[in-house]
Amino acid sequence: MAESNFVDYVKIYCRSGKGGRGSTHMRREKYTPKGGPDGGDGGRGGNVILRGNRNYWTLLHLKYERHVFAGHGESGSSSRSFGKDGADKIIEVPCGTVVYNAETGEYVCDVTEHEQEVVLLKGGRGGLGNWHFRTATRQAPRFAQPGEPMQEMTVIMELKLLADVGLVGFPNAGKSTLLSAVSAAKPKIADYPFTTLEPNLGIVSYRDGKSFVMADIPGIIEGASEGKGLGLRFLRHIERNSLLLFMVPADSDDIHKEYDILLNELKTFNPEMLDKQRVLAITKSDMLDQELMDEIEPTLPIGIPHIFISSVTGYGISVLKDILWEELNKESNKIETLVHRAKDVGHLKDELRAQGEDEDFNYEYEDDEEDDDFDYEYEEDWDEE
Ligand SMILES: Nc1nc2c(ncn2[C@@H]2O[C@H](COP(=O)(O)OP(=O)(O)OP(=O)(O)O)[C@@H](O)[C@H]2O)c(=O)[nH]1
Ligand SMILES: [Mg+2]
Repeated sequence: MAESNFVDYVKIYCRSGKGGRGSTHMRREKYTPKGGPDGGDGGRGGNVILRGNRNYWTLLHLKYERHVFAGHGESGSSSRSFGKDGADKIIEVPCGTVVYNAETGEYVCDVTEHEQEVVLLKGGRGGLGNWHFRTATRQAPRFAQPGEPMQEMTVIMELKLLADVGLVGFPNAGKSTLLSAVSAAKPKIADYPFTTLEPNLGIVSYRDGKSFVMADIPGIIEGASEGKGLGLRFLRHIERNSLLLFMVPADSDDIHKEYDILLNELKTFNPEMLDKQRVLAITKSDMLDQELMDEIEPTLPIGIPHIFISSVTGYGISVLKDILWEELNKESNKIETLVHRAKDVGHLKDELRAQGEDEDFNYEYEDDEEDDDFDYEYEEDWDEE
């Protein structure tokens, strides 16, 4: 597939900062040769923080920043001076970003709200300086705490778009045409399959200034769960939708069968997809007359609301919006908290390769020797009482 700007999967290495070491300094001045311990505390290592930002729509900006480091805390020093805290590293991510541990496949966290901050890796605490360790019987402690170590993790970030209604259909079903008819989005439309290669979002305005978000994703075909077509790569973008609008064209040989195939592919991807409310739209109904509609009607799957529409003539579109709005606002369809399943480590390598990510990248860092500020020169002439 051609290089695309729609990046919804990246692997990056993150590391927090280590805590600065506490100082073991002894105060020693001209007229106070035995001024006592005055070593200050080390500074806190920087955190790696994720922050939701609604101005980002993809993870593209992270594609070029594969290594993320927060700053180390500085060591404490004499006169009970604190070391400086290491700088936090903030990674801006689009709302809907889910983070997994790239080694174990475990789900780590997700960011769904604008300006929501999640600490991905905590920086090490700074060590206490020797000043803290003085006691009546040990007035000259020659030790201090080292800072806590840093944390590191290679993560996979995945974007799951946040939309209310997801469009599900075979290629050419008319998904993009519907999105362009009901929103200001301008997806590419053509009479060949796989016109849409990456998801599009549109805001559908409803009555009285109310609106909802619709996601058009690339077409799904039978066997998508085994990687056919564009595979299931984009299905996660409708995982979070509370409502799925199935779209089958009026000229399909068997609407019911086509619907079953789609449903089955979703189920293979994630059985929880079947818990979502579904609506069926028979698209391109401008090709039908009333007689044909009456003929098709009894063959449609039962237990799911259906509607005949035409994005070209506008037939059924406003009723469709009513149905979608009504379903979206049913208490039972309120978006439940999505349970993020861990990734299967056995497939992780294949998945990374399929996503064009380097499955073997590992970051080797050199543990830069910290210049300790032990003040040994003072220790010789110091008598402990
Ligand atoms: N007659 C008629 N044709 C339609 C209608 N909606 C879409 N089409 C045509 O169907 C073809 C496919 O439409 P798209 O909207 O690109 O289909 P899609 O589902 O987005 O297809 P992919 O992106 O390939 O998955 C185009 O030639 C559209 O002009 C409709 O309501 N009536
Ligand atoms: Mg399309």
